[in-house]
Amino acid sequence: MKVDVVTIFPEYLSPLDLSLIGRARAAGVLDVAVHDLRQWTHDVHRTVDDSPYGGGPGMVMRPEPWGEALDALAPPGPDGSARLVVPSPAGVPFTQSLAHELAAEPRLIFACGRYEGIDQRVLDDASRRMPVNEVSLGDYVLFGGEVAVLVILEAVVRLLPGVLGNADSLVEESHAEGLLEAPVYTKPPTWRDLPVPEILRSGDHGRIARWRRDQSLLRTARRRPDLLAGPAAAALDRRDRDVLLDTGFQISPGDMAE
Ligand code: JD8
Repeated sequence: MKVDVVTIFPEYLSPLDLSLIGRARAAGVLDVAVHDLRQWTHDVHRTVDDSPYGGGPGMVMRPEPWGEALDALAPPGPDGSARLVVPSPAGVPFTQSLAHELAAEPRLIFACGRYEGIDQRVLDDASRRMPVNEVSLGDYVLFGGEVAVLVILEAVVRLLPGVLGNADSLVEESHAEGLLEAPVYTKPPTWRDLPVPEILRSGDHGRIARWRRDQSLLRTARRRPDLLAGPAAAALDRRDRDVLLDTGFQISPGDMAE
């Protein structure tokens, strides 16, 4: 996968040199280039922002440097394999399924906005020649798109073949199945008078799997009941529903599988 990141704070992306993403780059699984937007400015002050049309607080990122940057990184024409990803509080929620979608792409370009955001015409112009995803990490406000790109890239890169040691762990993990993780434990068997649940030391893998599923169901019902509505509910078997009903969690009839 080829990744380009455009930002006015390139040093914000230095964590991409570390750990598993750094190793994936060294192994050639991933090719990441970080670009300073100001290289596509031409005035002595290397200006990237200007006052908003219609008034209002703050400044807006100028279209011209972005236009030149995207022309350079994704020249109009046959190649067209790139997908533009723009973090924004006004974007669609970033999810594990979108992470899988992006992980299937040969080429991603990330545009990191700052100030009040990027002039909308930059995205409108780019969408004339490449798919554009405006995505949000969640309902809270950041200073800019850089940290969102770090989050999105981590979620995407760990799905690439050859990045995670045992790809099996991808199967069982949270959100892969739409349920939250069960609690995890390691040695010592008792810590500060807190014991590890006996069942986990029983060696009875059938009962352990059931215990973990029940914990996932109960946690999900308590913390993310939204995840148990709609299609996820249809994936629940009779035993699952009994576990939830015992806790008083109501599964709406409409969500019940036939
Ligand atoms: C990109 C500029 C700051 C946002 C005025 C504060 C994502 N989940 C998320 N929250 N915030 C962002 C995000 C914030 C950004 C930019 C993403 C570019 N800002 C702006 C509008 C209000 N300031 C985000 N993904």
